[in-house]
Amino acid sequence: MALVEINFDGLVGPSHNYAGLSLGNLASASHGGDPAYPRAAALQGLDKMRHNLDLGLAQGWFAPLPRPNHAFLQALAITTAADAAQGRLRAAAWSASAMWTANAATVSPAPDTADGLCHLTVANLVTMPHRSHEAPDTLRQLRLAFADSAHFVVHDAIPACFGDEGAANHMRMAAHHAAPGLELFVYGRAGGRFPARQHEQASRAVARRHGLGAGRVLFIEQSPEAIAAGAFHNDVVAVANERVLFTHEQAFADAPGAYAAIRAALPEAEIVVVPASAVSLDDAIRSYLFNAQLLTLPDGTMALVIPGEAWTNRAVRDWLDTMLAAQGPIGRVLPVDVRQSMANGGGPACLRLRVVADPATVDQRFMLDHARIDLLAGIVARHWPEQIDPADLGSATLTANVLAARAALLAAASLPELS
Ligand code: SUG
Repeated sequence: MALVEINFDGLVGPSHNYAGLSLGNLASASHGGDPAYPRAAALQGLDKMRHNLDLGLAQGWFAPLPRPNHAFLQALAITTAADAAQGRLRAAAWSASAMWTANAATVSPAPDTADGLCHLTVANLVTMPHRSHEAPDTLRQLRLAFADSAHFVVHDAIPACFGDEGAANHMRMAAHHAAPGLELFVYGRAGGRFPARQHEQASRAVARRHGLGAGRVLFIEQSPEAIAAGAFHNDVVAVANERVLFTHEQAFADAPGAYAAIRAALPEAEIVVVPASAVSLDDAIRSYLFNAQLLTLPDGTMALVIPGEAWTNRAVRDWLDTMLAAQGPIGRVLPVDVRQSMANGGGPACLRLRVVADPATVDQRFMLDHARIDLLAGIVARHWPEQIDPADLGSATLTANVLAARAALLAAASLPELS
């Protein structure tokens, strides 16, 4: 069995819009009210998937969830009356936020777990109302994609008393993907300027469920200053791949303690720290330098797939040029254009869920090759709305268009179970 890392990207849904719903996510707040371009957004995401495939990597995808979520609207008794408070709730039912599949689940690959199976726990996402209704439909999709019980266990969400945002606050380090790993769970402490979305008790419960041994797991507190500066998830300030951790100096509450614990548990760990003197926390968060895909290419080189916004930030670019010249563990930097997602606070890393598994054990409808990406792109080009303004949400025409678009996608992708 060949265990490899598969990146499952969320296809941006046809209801993609900017409603400014995520407190503590500075991009979401600053773009609230802007027109959004769902078709361009989804095509940008598909180009990123194609880019990874061209690098010789295994690539999967997840379908957008059903939106608007009528059950959610009904449960909150949202009527058609145009009142401002209801407008925010209506927008919550329309959110295409499931595109950020780093928040779909936490994944512990088979080499790390007591029973030798790959465990996934769907994230409850309870902190933000617009994301709190994703879990049931995400669970349905994960149970389909990873239905092979000889290889996978898909767990229901952690109880709502403890917020869990999935892999965005979880990093895995290992000598190589198929080797037993060290799983780093990063949680926030409540009481700051913005919500701490990942609760320590949720992380600990996920680790227990997944059967991670004591030497295979660390719980690390995110620095309150990072959350206050807009790092609403740890993956805005740190990313890991195999033996490398790439992190901002101010990512963790006790950075020296975290580095020492990582080195003690995984002696081959290499920690690349970007100092605040080179890239400030504000520049890191504005540019999303760390919301990158750190990938091992087939020739063994490590590549950092960054958003274009990081490449054009002066301080970040200078630091990256210095890093490349020094020939450290990260050998290539590859910018991609995911601007539509970025404007809602979702960079290249937010858009994907990493699963280390044998691709043959995954439901093949969720795996991609060029022909399948072209098929999805054709559906998007034909059916996704070109533009959505927040005032359009709730209109009968847009509702019909968005429902028809998803139906066309599920038919083309042969996924009737998700309709
Ligand atoms: O949860 N934005 C998402 C971005 C998620 C990014 N994911 C990771 N960091 N892994 C969020 O804040 C914006 C929606 C709006 O404002 O309309 C939003 O949900």
